[in-house]
Amino acid sequence: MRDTQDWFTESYPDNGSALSLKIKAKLHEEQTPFQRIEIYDTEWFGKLMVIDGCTMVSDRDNFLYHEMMTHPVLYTHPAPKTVWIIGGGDCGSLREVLKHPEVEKAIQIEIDERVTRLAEQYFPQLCESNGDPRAELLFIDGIQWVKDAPDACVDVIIVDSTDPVGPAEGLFNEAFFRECHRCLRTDGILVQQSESPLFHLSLITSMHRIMRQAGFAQTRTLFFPQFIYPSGWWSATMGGKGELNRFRADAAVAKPFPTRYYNADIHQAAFAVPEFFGEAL
Ligand code: AG3
Repeated sequence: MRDTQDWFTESYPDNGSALSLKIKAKLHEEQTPFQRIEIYDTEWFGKLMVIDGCTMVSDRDNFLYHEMMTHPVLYTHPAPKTVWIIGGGDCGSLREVLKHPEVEKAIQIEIDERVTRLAEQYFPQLCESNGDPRAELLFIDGIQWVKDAPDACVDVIIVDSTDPVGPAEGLFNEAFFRECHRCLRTDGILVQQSESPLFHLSLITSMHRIMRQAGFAQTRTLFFPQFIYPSGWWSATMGGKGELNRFRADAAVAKPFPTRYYNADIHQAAFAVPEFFGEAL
């Protein structure tokens, strides 16, 4: 093909495959103290943020990920008042969390301030709730934040990180889960992006195992599509201090805000366990 240089490609060497998006222009590139960030304008997916060569956010499909990282956990917890978002520097998860009127405080703890500054510039819709008086944006190491926090002080922890390599590696181990468990109040829930069920099955099953070792009483994975991520099929894994099977379906049906993917039926369907996954657990 004539125009191969007009495509952004993320290759998955372990999985013999790749994703390409046709681009109109590269808008920005910088090396921060933590990682390399690139911003593209694509032909059909709108703006695209890439970190260390990995797709993070596109205008067209980020609603799937951000809605599923937030609304299922917030409609599972009986009364989510305080929420931490570890990572999530593009502010898309924060925006969804703040749609819940019962949330009184949402703190985003992002290690790399440049992710948020570039999101403000190139993805202003994701940052539209940053001025909400309930929102607090911190630019510090989430692992240290959780270590320093007091016992039983938060209802929901959302880990919206990059892949488990580089700065995010320490967010996928027992020591981190143990600290999160300690910081959560009774009924507290941790939810963490957990990669592709098709490509990273052993990562997800080990997350279940180590969340339980860290003290979580129940663990569950939910599934959703995300075209720009490896395999196009993604997951988030929850650890509950208590019961995770208590979906507040009436509240979700009567949700006081619009969504584009999430609703009460999607919530229930997202937790259905595929055969191969159940066998691997
Ligand atoms: N966090 C999950 C990104 C993982 C993508 N992996 C990849 N492309 N290899 C996204 C942050 C959105 N707030």
